[in-house]
Amino acid sequence: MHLTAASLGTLPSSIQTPRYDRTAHAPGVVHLGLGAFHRAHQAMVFDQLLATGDTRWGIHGVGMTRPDLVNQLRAQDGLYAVRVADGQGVRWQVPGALWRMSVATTEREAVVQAMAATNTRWVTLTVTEKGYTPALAQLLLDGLRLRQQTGLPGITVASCDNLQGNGHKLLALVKAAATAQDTELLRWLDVQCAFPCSMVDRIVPAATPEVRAAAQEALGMQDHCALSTEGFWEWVIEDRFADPKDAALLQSAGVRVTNDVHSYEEAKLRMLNGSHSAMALMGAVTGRPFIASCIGVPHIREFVHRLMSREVAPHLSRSDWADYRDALIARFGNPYLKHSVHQIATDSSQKIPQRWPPSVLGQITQGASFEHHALAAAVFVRYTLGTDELGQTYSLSDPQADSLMALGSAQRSEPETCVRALLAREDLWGNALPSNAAWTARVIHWHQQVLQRGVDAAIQQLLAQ
Ligand code: CS2
Repeated sequence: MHLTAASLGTLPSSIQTPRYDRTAHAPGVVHLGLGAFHRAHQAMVFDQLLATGDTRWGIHGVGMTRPDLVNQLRAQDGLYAVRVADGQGVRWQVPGALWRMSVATTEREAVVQAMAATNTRWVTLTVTEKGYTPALAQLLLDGLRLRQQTGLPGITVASCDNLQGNGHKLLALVKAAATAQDTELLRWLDVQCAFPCSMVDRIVPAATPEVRAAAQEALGMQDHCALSTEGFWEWVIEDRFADPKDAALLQSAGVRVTNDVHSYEEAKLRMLNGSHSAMALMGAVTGRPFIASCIGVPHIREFVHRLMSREVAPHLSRSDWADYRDALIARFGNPYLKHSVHQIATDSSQKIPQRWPPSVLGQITQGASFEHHALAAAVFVRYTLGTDELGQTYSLSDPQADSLMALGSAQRSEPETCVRALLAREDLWGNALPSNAAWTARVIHWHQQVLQRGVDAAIQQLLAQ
């Protein structure tokens, strides 16, 4: 037996399940990007709203790249179990908000129709950093154009990816895809639609066989789509909605609605995601498989603590950063999460620009040290070799994998040339850092240490300074 609408009633009573009707209404939300994050974050917020009797939060989920996942979810009627586990306890929940599913590549027309459906009020996106392409903009624009031509009201289009000012970026991308004939549509977009910025946070590793086995044990049936996450979640969204009444509704479900998303975004991207990328690359190069295995090493923990306190925090507008830092370190250590370092190192070329350079530039402006970021950057260069310190090979999963590996390949024989070539890339470091001689010199220094003595010894040397 496996998890479906029909078998839902036979689950153990300890498992929280949807008690509302999942078939009587059309979805009100079209979500692009059906990865683990959305299913264990926003889908659970919308599940809470549905549980109050508000039937407008069912989701039409769109898989951008993975028809296999959509097929599995369809076979389970959009149902899947989530293990919520940390020091506070362990519980399982089956959220019920995912009502319909499509695949963007093969069912594009269904997605356009869904965006232009009468009941649709929101489009949300978690398509990852590299997903912000002209093709995405065209898909959105086609859906919005059909809506406008049909005379339907505007909607809220909320980017929920780890990009600073994500709502502004999405709106600019969509507008850039418009043609000269779209003047009326652009006016309608500005007046009737809303593109709020938002910061979303919950650590949700990609599903693993181990979690599926735990689900089978807890559910007493198979669940091919089971996920594991932590208790903590946060969604901070700009108070900018097509329907202003949504603000109070979201707040009632625990979402923070504010006009100051910026300070939350920058703190999250630089503290959480910035440390994540540093640890992921260190773990990949030293052969430590999970974030919890990295933060469990005293010198890596100390490195992360100092990176956040000394180089990130001074440039944040969030004043409670010390509590935030301590909470993050505790979250990184969650033993249930098994968050793979190679998963987080995926797409590093798209992630680093938001996560590291703003802090380095802040330190440079203040004449302060950026040693921790320089070491992290050196480990990134070392990572492009595709072999860890134990001699195990791994592949880089990154749209820039080929060019990164080509630039980094000769680093053992010509270390300085390779570091310079990788640091020269403005797509990674922005336009100020590549010409900063002090930054380049320190990354070259740490890279030498990493090659000669290994990542752990280099970290220890830095901590002793
Ligand atoms: C991670 C994020 O994979 C990554 O790049 O840093 O997915 C991180 O787990 C989430 O942003 C946490 O909210």
